[in-house]
Amino acid sequence: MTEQPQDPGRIILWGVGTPRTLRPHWALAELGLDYECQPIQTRSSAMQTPEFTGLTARKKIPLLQDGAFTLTESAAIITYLSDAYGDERTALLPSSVPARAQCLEWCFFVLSELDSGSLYVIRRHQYLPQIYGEAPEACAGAARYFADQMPSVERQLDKGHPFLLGDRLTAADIMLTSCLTWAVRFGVGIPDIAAAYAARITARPAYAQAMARNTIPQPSME
Ligand SMILES: N[C@@H](CCC(=O)N[C@@H](CS)C(=O)NCC(=O)O)C(=O)O
Repeated sequence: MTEQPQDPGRIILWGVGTPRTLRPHWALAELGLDYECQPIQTRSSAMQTPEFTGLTARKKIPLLQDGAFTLTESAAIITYLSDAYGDERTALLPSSVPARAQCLEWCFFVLSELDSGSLYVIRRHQYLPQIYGEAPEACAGAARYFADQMPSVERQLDKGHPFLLGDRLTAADIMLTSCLTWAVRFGVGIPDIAAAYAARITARPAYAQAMARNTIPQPSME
């Protein structure tokens, strides 16, 4: 990062309603930042407006605007927010080079193996068959693949730290917890030690704040 954000009052987060959108809402809450939310939902007409597509040709949420700076990809957004606004007390990534690399290793592992390689396969082929086609075998294989990844999570949690990487919350906790709770919602089992960890991490006030902001707005009854 070469440029520093110019106007911290102008953080806008696009997207609500999914485990991916939860992650930056959660990071913003942990960092104690004020922001505006554009509560657009995946596969809604709001994703197709010129206002949104002008910001990203990927047409994906979450998307962060910080003044003139625009960023997609949940893990990149969390990293950016921590680098730009975290201090010694609130930063979500460690400052030492090896510890930061380890944190990013977990973020990339979660994003590629647990999210895209497992849970999103189930999301697509079990819950969105009208778009992506039904594929029960692929979904069963994805659930098995998720289970196959769990020993590495168990081994890390078995070290007995309160958080995944030690004694404070990092981006890796946000990424991992979002996938553990997502797996449980899909009926994909998680190890007991991971369930206890997720229960501990989701008890944080910032998680509750993020869940509230990540909620899909209900139409007014008036
Ligand atoms: N790897 C991306 C995934 C983003 C993503 O696929 N978001 C979904 C919602 S959870 C989306 O915008 N889907 C719209 C579409 O595929 O049309 C991240 O973690 O931010």
